[in-house]
Amino acid sequence: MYDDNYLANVLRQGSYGHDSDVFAYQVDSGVNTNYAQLFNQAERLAAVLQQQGVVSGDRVAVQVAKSVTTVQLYLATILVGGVFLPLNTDYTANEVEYFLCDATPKVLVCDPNLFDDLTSVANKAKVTAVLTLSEDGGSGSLVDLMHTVTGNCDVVPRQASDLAAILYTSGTTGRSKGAMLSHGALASNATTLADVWQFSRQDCLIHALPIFHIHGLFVAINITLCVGASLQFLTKFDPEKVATLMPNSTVLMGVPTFYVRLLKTDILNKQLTSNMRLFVSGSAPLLTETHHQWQAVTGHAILERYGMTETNMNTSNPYHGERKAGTVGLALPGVDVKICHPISGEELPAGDIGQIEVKGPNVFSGYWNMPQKTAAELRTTGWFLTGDMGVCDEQGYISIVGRSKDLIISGGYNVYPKEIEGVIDDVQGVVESAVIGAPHPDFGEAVVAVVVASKGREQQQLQRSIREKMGLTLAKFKQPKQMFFIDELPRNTMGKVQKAQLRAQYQQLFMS
Ligand code: MLC
Ligand code: AMP
Repeated sequence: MYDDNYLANVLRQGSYGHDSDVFAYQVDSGVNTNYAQLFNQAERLAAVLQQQGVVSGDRVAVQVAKSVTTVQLYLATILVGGVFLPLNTDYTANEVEYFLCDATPKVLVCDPNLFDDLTSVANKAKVTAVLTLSEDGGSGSLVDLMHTVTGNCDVVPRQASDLAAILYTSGTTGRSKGAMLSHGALASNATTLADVWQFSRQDCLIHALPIFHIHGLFVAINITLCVGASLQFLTKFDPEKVATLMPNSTVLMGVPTFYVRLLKTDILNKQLTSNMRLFVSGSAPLLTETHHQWQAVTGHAILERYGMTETNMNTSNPYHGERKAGTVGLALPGVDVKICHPISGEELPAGDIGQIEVKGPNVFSGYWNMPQKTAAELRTTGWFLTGDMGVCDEQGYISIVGRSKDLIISGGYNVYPKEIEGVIDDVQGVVESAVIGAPHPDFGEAVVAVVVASKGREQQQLQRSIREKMGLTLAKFKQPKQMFFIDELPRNTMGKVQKAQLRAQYQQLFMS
């Protein structure tokens, strides 16, 4: 056991004494990893990190494909008292540069194909070592070093308040913010969720989410680890494959797009899902219609829950009891949730719409290097202002009715318009732009750009220049699915761009 290391101890508890149990079955390669192998290799990777000079509090940045080795690297970082910093594999070198310069990690682990590009970026951020890990997790300099280390790592003692991870979340101003998550925040949420969702060693979770966000990494993997359950590990979401795994699995966690796409397969039915005991949805709104269709086809009511990078999970529909479609359920045990007037901050009664505020052991410790942002959003009383607008019914069920932040959620990924507008506006020949989210049948919302070109500028050529610039600077999921040119942006009397009017105008764009 890792008694002194708070989070590692919690994550080890469920499998302790059951080391031959399977942790992950890798669906693509057919390889099984049991708990002994998981932790033995994590300890050896921890020894590599120590050899590279990682000491407690050092950040370990990771932009690699999803593999069991990536999970072991996460555990290794925790064991040495480091701070795990996962990065979306879709981020361009340009985007990675910002994260490295802001978080100044000691080590960066990246894909071997990106080594040259990212080494020059890492040098700017004074990263001490750039190591590589291949797509299948089986080779690269990290693995080579692991084969040469002799002796064990020294597990570094950590308390509940010590940092375990930093995850970047997009910011309203266009600059991403690093949410600092403590050992205590991650451990408390994992044990609470395992308890309320009734996880046990007998569970087998279909894991098709990316592992650079809290949903796939902390919600799915931490819960699995803390009870010693197992995973059907897919490198990416494929509806047909996920459906065929259901007879040998018990739980699926996904974003709403998973459920929309699964419903489109013609193999889903009550018999195929009869071994499954729980379908969880989150990260974006699940349409009531999808909830009802799922129930009609499979007989299961999807359990919708609500969380954020800064807070892990806050609310959940009940495991036993009514799962109300269109709501994100009740506050989790130990988590306080209230609906407040967005300006006065006064708590509002049931039925009134206001900003959702959250307090509890799950809440983050602040934004990395951003004391002012932290003070603006995380009160000294411990209440965190989520920027989500919600309403609570008489029974305590919360519904999210909008966002006070100008945020687009596309297939579970967050996109802040300001960042995209900044990139477009920088292109020569652009006067200004407005980026909005339009309803999309697959992604929930899709990014749309409305651009004003300078007089006489040829639009097709300008569109090409904008796309080229975006290709170099923005991850694919952030790039607008459609771009329109108009003569001027609609403005109110104060001169503010009327995004609501644009959203209304493009409401049906993808829906016909
Ligand atoms: C991929 N693309 C996207 C996209 N994902 N575009 C917009 N939004 C997305 N989410 C791009 C691709 O690059 C491709 O571009 C085109 O869209 C079609 O891609 P696809 O093949 O359909 O996408 P796919 O690879 O199948 O991915 C879709 C997805 C994936 C929904 C399975 O995006 C996904 O796994 N999302 C989960 C995100 C997640 O884990 N969120 C949790 C955040 S934590 P082109 O140009 O090449 O065609 C959080 C807190 C909480 O929110 O509460 O959980
Ligand atoms: P992220 O910053 O990526 O962690 O995304 C967090 C945001 O996702 C929240 O602030 C919500 O706006 C949104 N979100 C998460 N779960 C749900 C849900 N079940 N329904 C609606 N929105 C959700």
